[in-house]
Amino acid sequence: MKYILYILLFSTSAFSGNYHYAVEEKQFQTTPEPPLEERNTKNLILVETFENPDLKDDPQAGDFYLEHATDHSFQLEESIKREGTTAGRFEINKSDPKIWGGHRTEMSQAQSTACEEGWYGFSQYFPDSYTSGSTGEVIGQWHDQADEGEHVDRSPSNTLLTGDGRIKWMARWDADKIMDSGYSDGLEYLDLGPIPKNEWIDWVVHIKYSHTNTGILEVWMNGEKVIDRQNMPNSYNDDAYPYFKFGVYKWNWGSASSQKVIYYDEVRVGNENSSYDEVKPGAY
Ligand SMILES: [Ca+2]
Ligand SMILES: [Ca+2]
Ligand SMILES: [Ca+2]
Repeated sequence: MKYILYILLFSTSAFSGNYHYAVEEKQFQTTPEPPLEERNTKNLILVETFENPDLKDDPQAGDFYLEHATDHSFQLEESIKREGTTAGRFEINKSDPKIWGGHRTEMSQAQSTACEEGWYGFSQYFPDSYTSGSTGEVIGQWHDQADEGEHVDRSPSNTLLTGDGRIKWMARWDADKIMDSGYSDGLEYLDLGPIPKNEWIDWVVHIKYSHTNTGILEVWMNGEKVIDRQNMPNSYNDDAYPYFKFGVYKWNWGSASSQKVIYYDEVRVGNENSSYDEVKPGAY
């Protein structure tokens, strides 16, 4: 972008002495810096950096659709952010009205944009107050799209969970075209360690969906590859592919807490031609 700006300023400087001064000042301020490498964005489907101030009054102003119950469910946050000036603050309370049988504030990818293969980057922050007991929470899900005549209440095939103070990945798969509700051929929990508090966690997820042995599931946590499932089934036998949701969803509170707050920033969804570098959180 800086190159483009320079070219514009130089071209206008030929017509005005005032612009000439602006060019010299701009050059002086940025001369020591080499031109920045730009993030490739051509394979991105959805981006949410929470920098659009319109989100404050209209949480639907961005690329994702917010499922939420009240005004406190989603807010722009200025003091805790991964990049730029603002992040998204997601909150649920035990006293909130329920949505689809549970407490949730989740931003969702449009189902029509789901692809057979996708790259997902997002940054997530748990404050000190986030306590996770035995009942657990969904903090990221790749939600399947049921076929006609199939139950819609199946567990997501790929889910990021908190529970008992830890982060876990839950993978499910099934070969049946019409699945029995709640029963999958395969179920695997992958423990990703204790929930880091008061720090941003940068996630990159790559999924090539398959209910056969052609699936790929790769997950990086803060640049370290923590899941690598190649040529294994990782989803259900459906005509349409799963769509990504992030936020927090809780179906049963237990006694560990009555409120959950999580922050998100730097959310990007790319198609099958995308890459780690294209979706990874943080400045370029
Ligand atoms: Ca931001
Ligand atoms: Ca089955
Ligand atoms: Ca199906």
